[in-house]
Amino acid sequence: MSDKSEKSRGLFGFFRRGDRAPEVPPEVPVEPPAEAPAERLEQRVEPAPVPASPPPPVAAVEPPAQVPEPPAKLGWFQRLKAGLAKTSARLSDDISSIFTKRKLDADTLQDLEDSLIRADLGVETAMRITEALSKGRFNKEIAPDEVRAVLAAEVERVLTPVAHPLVIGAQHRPHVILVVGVNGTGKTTTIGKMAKKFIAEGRTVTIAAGDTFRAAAIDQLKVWGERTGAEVIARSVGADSAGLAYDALQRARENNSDVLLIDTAGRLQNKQALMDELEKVLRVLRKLEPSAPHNVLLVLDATTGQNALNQVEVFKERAGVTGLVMTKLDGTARGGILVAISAKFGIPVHAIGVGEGADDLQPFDAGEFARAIALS
Ligand SMILES: Nc1nc2c(ncn2[C@@H]2O[C@H](COP(=O)(O)OP(=O)(O)OP(=O)(O)O)[C@@H](O)[C@H]2O)c(=O)[nH]1
Ligand SMILES: [Mg+2]
Repeated sequence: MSDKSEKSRGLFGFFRRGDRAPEVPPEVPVEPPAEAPAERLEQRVEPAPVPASPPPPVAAVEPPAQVPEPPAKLGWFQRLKAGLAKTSARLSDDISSIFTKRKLDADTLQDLEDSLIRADLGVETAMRITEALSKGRFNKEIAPDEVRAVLAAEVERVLTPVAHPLVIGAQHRPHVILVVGVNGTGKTTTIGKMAKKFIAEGRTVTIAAGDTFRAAAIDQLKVWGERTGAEVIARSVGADSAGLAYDALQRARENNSDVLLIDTAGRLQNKQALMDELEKVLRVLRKLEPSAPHNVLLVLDATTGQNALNQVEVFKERAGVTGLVMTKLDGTARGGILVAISAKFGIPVHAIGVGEGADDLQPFDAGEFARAIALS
């Protein structure tokens, strides 16, 4: 069972410069959990007017809530396994109760398929697993552990083609990464975590605080900027986010950044006006740099389950999503959704998050994920 340390992984699997890594700053406190999306959306339709006076002094900014640290720093695989424990325990219990002292026949296969579908793995993958299992074993007794091993192998087979590190090529400077997704999925936190990792690898980073709907979102990124040393380009609440993205790209060129990370406001995929606004950000960026953005990252919250499939579909269509990051795999029973998404869309999965701390975002590894979900 692998348990790779954080340092041995580099950022998303490239440009490892652990020897040059600066002191790790303390974990960044982040804002309290998101409110109900619908309510927040209402607030955003009518953003507060832009204040005519200069922004309030830093001291007036309400400090974000403290985030509790996990009790002990476990290795990455242990944290992934602990995070996926609810998903894997349910599957494992089902497998034990279906297959203990029972033959592998049409009934037990149907029960297994139902369990896999309940675990959000998707119908296609569930069928694939039961097919693989029945080969050569039909009407024979099978040990639950053998079922788990087949499950792990099939899940890995689905995930391997999508497990791609996020590669920052040398040909684009800055390399522009636009981060999109519905409300509260973890976009801003993911940007902070990525900024920290890029900087630890020796890159220069600029962050565009493109969620101009809420002061808290801007402050949240300023905190990450202070902790990581990334320059944060922000405007007042209510400013045009496409204009901000344009300015930030110009600034990232001036300050010679390797990477520009652009945050965006959370938007429900079925709200036309908000999706139009995202297209405007893309158009405006391309006026300045036709090849930008070089990555459009869709951040998905694992706890949303099946709705994530629709999010991928719409954001892929409207924003040209090039890769996925799945957060909140800690503590969810719905971790199997990543398998369903991968089987359906085949979009690269760059990284996964299992907590709020900077080290809780790691490159996605198909084998690790499959073992964490299937073997307990
Ligand atoms: N448990 C857990 N919480 C996370 C993870 N990633 C982010 N969060 C938390 O999720 C909440 C929302 O995160 P944000 O980064 O503000 O999400 P966002 O997508 O920027 O939200 P909006 O800008 O409001 O759309 C915060 O409380 C984060 O600390 C994760 O991997 N695990
Ligand atoms: Mg945000």
